[in-house]
Order: sequence, then structure tokens, then C-alpha cells
Amino acid sequence: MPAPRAAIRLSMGSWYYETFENKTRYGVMIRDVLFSAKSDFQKIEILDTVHYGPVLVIDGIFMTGEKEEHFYHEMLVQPAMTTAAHMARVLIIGGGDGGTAREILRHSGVQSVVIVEIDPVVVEACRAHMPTLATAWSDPRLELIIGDGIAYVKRKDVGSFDIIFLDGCDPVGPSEGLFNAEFYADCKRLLTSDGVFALQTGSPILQQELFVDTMRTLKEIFQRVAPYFGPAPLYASDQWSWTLASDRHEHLAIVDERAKLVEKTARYYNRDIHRAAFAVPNNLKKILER
Ligand code: SPD
Repeated sequence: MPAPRAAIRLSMGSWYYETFENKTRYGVMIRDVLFSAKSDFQKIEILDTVHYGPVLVIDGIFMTGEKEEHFYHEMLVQPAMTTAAHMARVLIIGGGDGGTAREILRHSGVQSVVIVEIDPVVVEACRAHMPTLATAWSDPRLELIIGDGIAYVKRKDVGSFDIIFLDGCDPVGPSEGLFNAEFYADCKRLLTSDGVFALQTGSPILQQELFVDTMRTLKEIFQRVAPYFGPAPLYASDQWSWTLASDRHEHLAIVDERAKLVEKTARYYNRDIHRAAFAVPNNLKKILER
């Protein structure tokens, strides 16, 4: 559980700190508070910060910032999109800020994207205050369902999607049930036989136990589990991980035409980054081989 946060009055010139699992602290200088509300699920704030511009904070944890979100969203999405056998039907669980949908909808091969977000306040606040993430909402291929992703994956038909993205928070509060075998097995059931599941798998430094447990759980369900790594400046320890899980997908078989299209506008992703990101550091290799 994250440490309880003392109530602080935020204003121009205040420092705002994320205390991460009572282990580390990272702070940003604030210019303004653009939005602050308590929804049925969580506390949602959008802070205008000096370095990162508008930053979405949920229950005191940094989620995404306009001037750094490309690292996370490009890396969650593009390794799967540039290598998947098929991409017509895509599902996003979470992702109410819109960044993941924006990255997916760069690809003309996508026919439909369903986004299942539990909290409408996240969607409304980000649409109003983080416009660079909100460009996908007017795309007719995108359908927003406000609801519980865990319940959604239980009731959908087998083989409904080519790719599923899990774009959740840390495994506390409403996101807790998104980090377990039952949920992963439901996602696998929804995928076509050559489909791919892409998810954020936390900090390999500060959440090493969570990372290793997630790899082991995914391996019980999927034949192929390929973690990869990259920067996420607002997240604890900066180094972040994502994972592609599947039965048949080739995570390094990049389709050049798709990658070239992404490279025209991407701020971080390119084919060299893609290949390098799947290199597993020695300390993790040893733990994962045990
Ligand atoms: N420690 C924060 C992890 C949050 C990961 N998801 C962010 C959602 C961005 N779309």
C-alpha cells in the first residue's frame, strides 16, 4: 500500500512529490492546478508543471505528463503494432487519458478500437486539460465503454481481438485485479490464436518482485513472454518495463512499412530502439532463469 499522503495546498511555485511505495520520492515544480476532483474510484489531479507541462496524477501517483508521455505510450503500443500478425480489432483496458488509443490509431490497418475505462472523470479531465493526448477521441474507429475491464474481459467472446493493451495504474485500488492469472487468462481467451497481449509491467528496479511475479504468472498462461525496457521519466526509478505475451507472436519480426510510418512522427520509438529494448539486463536474466 502507498504511504498515506498528508493534505497539502498546491499553488504556483509548490513542489509536488510522489512518494512511491514508501521507498523513494520524486518531485515536480508546479505552475498551476488545472483540475482536482475525487471520483467514485480515486483522486484525480492535473497539475501544470514547469518541466513536463500538464501532468495527470491519480491517488498521488504520476500517470502521464504531456512532455514525457511519448516514452510510455509509444513503447507500450508500437512494439506490438509493428509486429502483430493482425491488427484489425484492438482492445484497450484502462488508458482513459487517450495516449494509448492515439498511438494505436496511427495505423490504417486498425478497423476498431474498444477502450474500457472504469473512471469517466479521467477521460473528461484529460480531454479538457491534456489536448495532445486527446487526438484519438474524434476517430470513428474508437469506441469508449465506461465500465470495469475485469468484468468486460469475462463476458466477451473467444477470439474477439487481435491485440489487447493493458494500460492500468500500479497494482493498488481499482487496478489491483488487473495483475493476476485470472485476468491474464481472460485476456488470452479473447485473443485470436496468433494475437498478442501488451501490458505495462512496472519498474524492474523498484518493483522487481512484482515484475518477476508477473513474468512467472504470464508464463503459466502464454507460451511466449517477452519483457522489454525503456525510460519513463515521471515514474519511480525512470526505468520502466512492458511485456508482450502470446502463443505465437514474433516480437522482433518488425514489419518495416508499419515502423517507417510510425518513425515519421514518433518522438522515441524507432526500429533500433525496438530491437534494443528487448535486451534483458543480467540481474533480471538470472532471476528469471531460476
Ligand atoms: N507508476 C505509474 C504507472 C502508471 C502506468 N500507467 C499510466 C497510464 C498512462 N496512459
